Amino acid sequence: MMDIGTLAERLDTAAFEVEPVAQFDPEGRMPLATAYAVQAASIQRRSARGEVRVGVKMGFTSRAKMVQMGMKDVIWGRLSSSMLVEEGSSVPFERFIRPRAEPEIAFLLKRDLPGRVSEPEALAAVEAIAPALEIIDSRYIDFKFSLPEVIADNASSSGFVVGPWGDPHQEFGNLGMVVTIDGATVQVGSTAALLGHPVRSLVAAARLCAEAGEPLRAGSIVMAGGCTPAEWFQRGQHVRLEMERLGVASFDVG
Ligand code: OOG
Ligand code: MG
Repeated sequence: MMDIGTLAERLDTAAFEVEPVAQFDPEGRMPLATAYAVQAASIQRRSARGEVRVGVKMGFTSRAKMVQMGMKDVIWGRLSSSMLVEEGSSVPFERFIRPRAEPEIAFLLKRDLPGRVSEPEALAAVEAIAPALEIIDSRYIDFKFSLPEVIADNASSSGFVVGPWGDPHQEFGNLGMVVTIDGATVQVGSTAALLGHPVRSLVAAARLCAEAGEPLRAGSIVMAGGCTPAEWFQRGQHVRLEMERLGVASFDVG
C-alpha cells in the first residue's frame, strides 16, 4: 500500500482538481489511525495553501447516514475556511465531483472542550447553535469507499452552509426539519436522529479530537452529522433546509 504522504497528496489533488481517484483499500484493511494520519497530512497541504482550520465535522452519527453509506462507526473530519459557503449564496457546481447535501445542526464553541466531557459540560461550552447544510463530495469514483478510505478522504468534507446562529439555551433535542430542492420536499427528519440528541455528537467530537491530539478550541464550529440520508443535487438547483425554531440554511448551485 502507498505511504501516508502519497495517499494524502493523491486525495488532496483529487479534491483540488475535481478529478476522482480509484479506491486504494476497498477491503478496509488500513488501521484507522493510519487513515486519520492520511487525513491530517491532506489537511496539512490545505494549510500550506493558506486555508485556515475553522472546526470539525462528525460523520455517521445518525442511523440514516450509517445505513445509506453502509458504515457503523462514528468518524470525524476537519473543516477549513475554503469549505465555508455563505448562507444563501451561489456555489459553482464545477467545484464538486459528484456532490450531495445533508441537513445538520452546527455548534459554535465559546470555550475549549478537551477530552472526556459530560453532556452538560459540552452544552456549557456552546455559544450558539444553527441549522446547517453539509455538502459532501467523495474523492473516490462513484462515491464508493471503505471506512479507512472515507476517513483518509476527510469524511467527504467539501462545503458547509450555516444558517442564523441561535440561543443554545433552548430545547433542541428533537427539532423537526424539512429539506427541499427547488421547492420539492426530499427529506424530513429530526435532530433526535443524532445519537438521540445532537449534544451527544458534540461529546463524541470532544473525545475523538482530544484523542487525536487536537482538542476542540473556543471559536470552533462543530457540524454534528447528517440527520437524514444525503441528497444528490445538480447544477442550477436551490437546496434549502428549514429547521423548526432555528430557521433556514440554503444555497444555490451555480
Ligand atoms: C461521509 C461523511 C458522513 C455525516 O454527516 O454523516 C457525514 C459520507 O457520507 O460520504 O458527513
Ligand atoms: Mg455530514
